[in-house]
Formats: sequence, structure tokens, C-alpha cells
Amino acid sequence: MNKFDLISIFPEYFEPLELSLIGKAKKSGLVDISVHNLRDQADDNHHTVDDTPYGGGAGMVMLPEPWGAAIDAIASNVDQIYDLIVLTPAGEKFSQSMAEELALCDNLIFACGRYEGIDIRVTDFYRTQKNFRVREISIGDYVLNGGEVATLVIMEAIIRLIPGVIGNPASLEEESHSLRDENGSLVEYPSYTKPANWRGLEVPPVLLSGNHGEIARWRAEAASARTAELRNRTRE
Ligand code: JEH
Repeated sequence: MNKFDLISIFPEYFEPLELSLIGKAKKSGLVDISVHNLRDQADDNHHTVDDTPYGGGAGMVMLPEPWGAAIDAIASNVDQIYDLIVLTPAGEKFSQSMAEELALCDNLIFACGRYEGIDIRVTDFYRTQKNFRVREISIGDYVLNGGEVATLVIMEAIIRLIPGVIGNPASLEEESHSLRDENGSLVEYPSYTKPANWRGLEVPPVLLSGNHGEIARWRAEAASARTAELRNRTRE
């Protein structure tokens, strides 16, 4: 079973994991998710987890000690392989292929920092001294306040790939094959449902024809037109 350990000073951010598909996957034992409060590992009366940066500069940096204590408490089995995911605005860009890779990992630890991030010796230590696979990941080129929301995004992308989580595996199958363009990017045909006429807008008649060959051709055409349109928008 896939194990997820999440470390954060705001464990309440992970309450939505009880909902919908991920909540069901948890309850049916398809995934095991534990949330850990980093402050429980702080060793002073004020539960301090941050301090000023060496060398100066704005903001605060997260102390390595509470992180080391939290990760050691989780990763106590020497026979297991641990993947430490550290969210950071400058990390490798998260992608569907990365989600597919991470869905195969048995023990994923998500380090959700705040402030200016975590003292770099934490990732150095687990990479070089503990043989962890350490990945520094960003979900996109914009600045968030911490790693929690990015972790929710990444977990949703991973967990829906775990066999049994999605009720209809045909939709996953379709995604993994037809819905990619020459660059491996996802492309999508437009979807319609009832009624056939909504506020004067008609569903394309081909979709009502029952001709599966023609429907597939129409969808492929509509998907590439839509992808081209979205591409142009990113250039403009
Ligand atoms: C943000 C983890 C922990 C804010 C500012 C700075 C940018 C250059 N896609 C994502 N965006 N942001 C995060 C993320 C992911 N995954 C993310 C985090 C943490 C993830 C703390 N923060 C807040 C934070 C400093 N600036 C970051 N720099 C790349 C433009 C300039 C410096 C660090 C951390």
C-alpha cells in the first residue's frame, strides 16, 4: 500500500484529503496518509521552528533540528526505500510523468516548508547520509506561501493513478493514450451532455449520429483546434 507522510506547521491544510475520491481511497485502505505537526518536534517552550538566515537577508529560515526529528520518527524502517519530496518555488516542475513515477513509490514523505523555506542541510543530509531519494519540486512558476497547497495538488495527481482509486479505469486508460499531443502534453476534446439544445446552442450533430468512426475523427480535430487556440493564448 502507498504510504504518504506529510510534515507541516499547519496540519489543518490537509483536512480536504478526507473528501471525495481520496477520502474513499483512505477509508478503503488503498492509501495510508499520516499528517505530522512539525511543532511537535520543536525542543523549546515556544515550539520555535524558524530563525534568521546566516549571511543576512529578509525573512526566516526553518530550523533543521525539528525537520530531522520529524523525518527520523517517520522513516525508522531501514528496509524501506523513502522518497523525500521537498516543495520549493525553484524546484523541478511537477508534471504528469512525475505523478506516474511517484505513484510507484511505497513511502513518500512531503516536507511542507513555510517562511523562506528549510535549511538546505536537511535535503543534503537525507540524500547523502540516509540514501533517500530526495526531490525538490515546484508546481509552477508563481510564488506560494508554503508547500501545503502544492502537496495537495501533487497528492491528488498521484492518488488518482493508484489502481482501484478511480471507479472507471477506462477513463485513466483513455488519458494515458489518446489525450496527448506530439509534445506529450494533454489535449482535450470538448464535452457535451443533455440537453441537445441549451439556450439556443446545439450539440454538434455528429455526436448524436452513433457513427463511432466519425465521432473519433471529429473529436481529434476539435482537440487539436482547441490545443492550438490555448497555445496561442500563452504566446500572446
Ligand atoms: C513556496 C514551498 C516554502 C516564498 C518566497 C520565497 C521565488 C525565485 N510552485 C510553488 N510556488 N511556491 C512554492 C511552490 C511549490 N511547490 C513554495 C514556499 C515553500 C513551496 C516556503 N515558501 C514560501 C516562499 C523566496 N522567493 C522564491 N524566487 C525563484 C523567483 C525568489 C525568492 C521562498 C519561499
